[in-house]
Amino acid sequence: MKLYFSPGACSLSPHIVLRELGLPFEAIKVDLATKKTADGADFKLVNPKGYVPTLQLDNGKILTEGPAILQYLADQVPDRQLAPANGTWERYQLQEWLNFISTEIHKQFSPLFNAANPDSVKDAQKTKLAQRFAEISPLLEKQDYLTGSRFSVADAYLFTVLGWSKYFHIDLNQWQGIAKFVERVAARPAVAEALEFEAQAKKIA
Ligand SMILES: N[C@@H](CCC(=O)N[C@@H](CS)C(=O)NCC(=O)O)C(=O)O
Repeated sequence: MKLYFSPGACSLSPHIVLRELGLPFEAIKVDLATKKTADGADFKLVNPKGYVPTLQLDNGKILTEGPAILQYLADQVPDRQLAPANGTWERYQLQEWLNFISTEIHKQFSPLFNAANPDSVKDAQKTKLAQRFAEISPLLEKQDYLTGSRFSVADAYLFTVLGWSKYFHIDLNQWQGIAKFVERVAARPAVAEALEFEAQAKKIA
């Protein structure tokens, strides 16, 4: 499998999951500004939408959209239980989290990355994010992970997007459940490996 990624982007979540599952993969760095891969190839030939994460299977099939990729990966190694079995109530609850993270957190961060947006827009986004963090923090004070006591792909995704807070002076210590969650996930060996790999990849032009 090939994972097309950009250091620190939302592609960190399937990267973490690949390592949690112990699946063999090749990480291919994408320059999101030029849409070129590290070897100079046109990334848009792989994913015409031009964004990461993008997963390429060994048979050449391409899968895009983070929540779909995360669930596909979890289903390759069901014994690791990073997603509940398909068709169960718990699986729909996982999908509820993935959709929430995607629409209410991930995509609410996006305007903050756009330098062309005025401060009023950015402040409004920060207010929305703060509201979401305040909503989920009490749950994460009561339980270790979003779906209970077990780490799931939704936790990899939430951890990834929470990591962007540092770029915008959002202090996660305002929400104790969230701050503890970030510490807990960061301490997982697979997460530390993924972060270190991406930090090194960032240094290479
Ligand atoms: N709907 C996509 C969005 C992915 C996305 O927003 N990727 C960002 C990085 S976090 C990206 O590659 N942006 C570059 C671009 O859109 O040109 C998903 O959920 O996977």
